[in-house]
Amino acid sequence: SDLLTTAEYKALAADLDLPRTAFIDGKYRAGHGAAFTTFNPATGLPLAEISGCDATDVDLAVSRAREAFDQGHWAKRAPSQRKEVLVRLCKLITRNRRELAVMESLDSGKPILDCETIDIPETIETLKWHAELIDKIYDQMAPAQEDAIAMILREPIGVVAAILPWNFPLLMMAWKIGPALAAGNSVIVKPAEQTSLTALRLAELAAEAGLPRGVLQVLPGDGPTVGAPLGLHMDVDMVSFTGSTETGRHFLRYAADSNLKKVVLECGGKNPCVVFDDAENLDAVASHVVNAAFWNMGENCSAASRLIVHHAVKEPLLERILARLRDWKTGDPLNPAHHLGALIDAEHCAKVASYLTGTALAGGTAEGPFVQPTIYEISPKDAKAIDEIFGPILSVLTVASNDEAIALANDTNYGLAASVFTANTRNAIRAARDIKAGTVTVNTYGEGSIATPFGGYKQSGFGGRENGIHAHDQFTEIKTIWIDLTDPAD
Ligand code: TXE
Repeated sequence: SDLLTTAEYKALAADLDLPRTAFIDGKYRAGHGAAFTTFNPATGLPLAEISGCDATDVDLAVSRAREAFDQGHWAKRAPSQRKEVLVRLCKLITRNRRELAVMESLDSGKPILDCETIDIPETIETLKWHAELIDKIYDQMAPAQEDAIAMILREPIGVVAAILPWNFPLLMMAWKIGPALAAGNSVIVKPAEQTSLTALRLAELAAEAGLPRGVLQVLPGDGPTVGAPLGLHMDVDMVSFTGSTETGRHFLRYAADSNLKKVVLECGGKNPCVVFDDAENLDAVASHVVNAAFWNMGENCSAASRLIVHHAVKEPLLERILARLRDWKTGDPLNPAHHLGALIDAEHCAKVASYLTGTALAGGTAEGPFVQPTIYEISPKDAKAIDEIFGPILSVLTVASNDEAIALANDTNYGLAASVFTANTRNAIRAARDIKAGTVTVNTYGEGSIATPFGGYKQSGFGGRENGIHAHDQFTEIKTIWIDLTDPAD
């Protein structure tokens, strides 16, 4: 692999030129809001002072986004030309990938290993996939009588606000701006206040790639000061949000109280990993469970936080999970040997630590922002089995039958992702159909690929799907054009 050493990453980190202001109308400029500090979660030390935005900056950015959209230098360009610019952006990200990986790790506490091997490569893949899609999709014709033509066209929505979480800052930005920009929209990004740096740098790279000014702007600041005015703005046509279910509800209210803007929400999860009595290859199952539960410190909306296991296989599976966990080291995010880095901030650490109660099968301890991967055996009524903890804590629930496992898997307000492990095809398909979740994987764990739609049932999501061609639906309106062909002479 071409990973660097810890010392080399630290040298890069010391040399980084960090962005410190908003990116509006094609350039960095200071916002009118209060300055705020972005911290390194691993050390607790300040990384940069960022000039925050407020409602004045939101108004300015929205008017620039609207102007850019109406002028059509982006929205009305040939799809193949939009593709070219976005592919150029991918090349620039590739060229600057180390800098972005280190910046992401410093600002979010994510392990550099993940930033280098997952976040940055998948950011590039996502942008490229949507760029490559846009000049290959066709509009439709509806059935109509001989004397009419009925066209069904997709058009960009207009001005889109993308509200981002802190757990995958760059990748979630790509999930939103990839399809939104490819379709021709103008996008205003509000990064999470904990992690503004890579979003700002990406906007700068997009401008360098040739994206016209006003088409991609980034407004750092917190939820009430920047997120709310975007959600309530009369000239924002759509909000695409990833974050907590509670904040998601705010955006539905903002839309109701303003212009009925379209709202797509990707919210939390309490995702089950179901292991039937006929699951094969428990070594592989253990490896998937550990990865699903502890990847990104469990700060992952699709993390498997509930292992629902048939009692017949529980003991041998737990034994293998505990053995696997020994390879998962927690510590300095810039050390590429570490699989778990630091949790995002003190408030979140306190929340996660409040669940470290009872006798743990593994872990159970926190040292500052570093929480060991932790496993508890609990009953379904325990808060650990109900709440989205968003930390490296896996709850094990034992069941006596496969039906009981499915019932328990569905016993949650969430429905984002799930997995089933079984050697029996019929059981696998039945379970996959019966589990109420947007993605169900069989004999593996994951979110599918960039080509497969991702989003939640129940309180995990609202209004659409990310990824795949379905993301294109999210960022476009459908227009019918009906053309009458009757001859006036008839
Ligand atoms: O998320 P918020 P927080 C879950 C996870 C976590 C919890 C809290 O369980 O522990 O949410 O995290 C903006 N008006 N997820 O508080 O608040 C905010 O600035 C407008 C799941 O960090 O939902 C940020 O940009 N905007 C998740 C974004 O909303 C507001 C990822 C998300 O922040 C706002 C993150 C307001 N009133 C957390 N309040 C996932 N689905 O992956 C906040 N924001």
